[in-house]
Amino acid sequence: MSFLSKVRLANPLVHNITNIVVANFTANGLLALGASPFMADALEEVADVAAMSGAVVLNIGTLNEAAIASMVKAGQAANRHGVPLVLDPVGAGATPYRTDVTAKLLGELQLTALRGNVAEVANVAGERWASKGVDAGAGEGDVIALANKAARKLNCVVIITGKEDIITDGTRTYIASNGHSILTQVTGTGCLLSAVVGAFLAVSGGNALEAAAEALSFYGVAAEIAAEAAEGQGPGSFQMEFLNQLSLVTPDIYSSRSRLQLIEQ
Ligand code: ATP
Ligand code: TZP
Ligand code: MG
Ligand code: MG
Repeated sequence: MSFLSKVRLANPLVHNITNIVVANFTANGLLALGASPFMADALEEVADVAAMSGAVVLNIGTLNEAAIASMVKAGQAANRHGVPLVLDPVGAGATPYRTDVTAKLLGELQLTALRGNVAEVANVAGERWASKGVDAGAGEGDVIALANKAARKLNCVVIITGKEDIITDGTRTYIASNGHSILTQVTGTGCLLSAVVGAFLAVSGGNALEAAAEALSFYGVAAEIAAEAAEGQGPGSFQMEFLNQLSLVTPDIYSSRSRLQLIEQ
């Protein structure tokens, strides 16, 4: 059975501590997919919420000290209870504060998956890559080698997104090439993707790399179909249609359109 089918059968609870820009879009995207979003960031309850969830997704998009303390507590509870843990290090490398917070979280928590743009993952891997705020800038380098380096360093699945997405555990690497450039015109499509990865990890049965790879490919297929349906219209129509497709893409539609490749290394 596909991981997509498992998500829709299990309707996993996904605990998000995320930024103020994308919270609503993330919750709606998870609902459309067939998961159950729970946004909770109060220090008093995050350990309880993490422990009862199928996955925990941390996102540093709009940081403050209270959120950081809650992320550490939620992440530690996830680690204690064997709950998959995802980090989206939004803007790591863009300011020293974001870089430091990312390093602190990585020092205290064992991730199941890290998902970021190339600049963010380069920062985590100890390499340099241009960034512009929360967006990756133009840069040069071997993106697959970068992903591998980060995965080995963190001992988790690392996902670098862009025109093509790289998903690796440091040993085996997938390239997911579905998607559409209009995704870059809607804020939060990266953040929602990190939450969708969480939903797939919740049903991975310990097979995190394959579940994450399918999540990336599924997301790209939904975007492609949404872009076709909203062709000639703007990003607002695309955003709405994308939410529709997250719920309408079936496992059959997914497998007929998916371009997911396990590469030789
Ligand atoms: P950034 O802030 O740099 O945009 P992000 O956190 O929004 O980063 P993205 O890399 O934009 O994350 O990834 C979000 C989604 O958009 C992924 O599904 C990715 O495949 C897709 N995507 C990003 N850029 C392109 C592109 N140029 N063409 C097609 N799909 C893209
Ligand atoms: N500013 C701080 S967080 C955020 C913005 C615009 C959202 C970033 O979302 P994404 O998914 O990385 O585009
Ligand atoms: Mg983007
Ligand atoms: Mg992002």
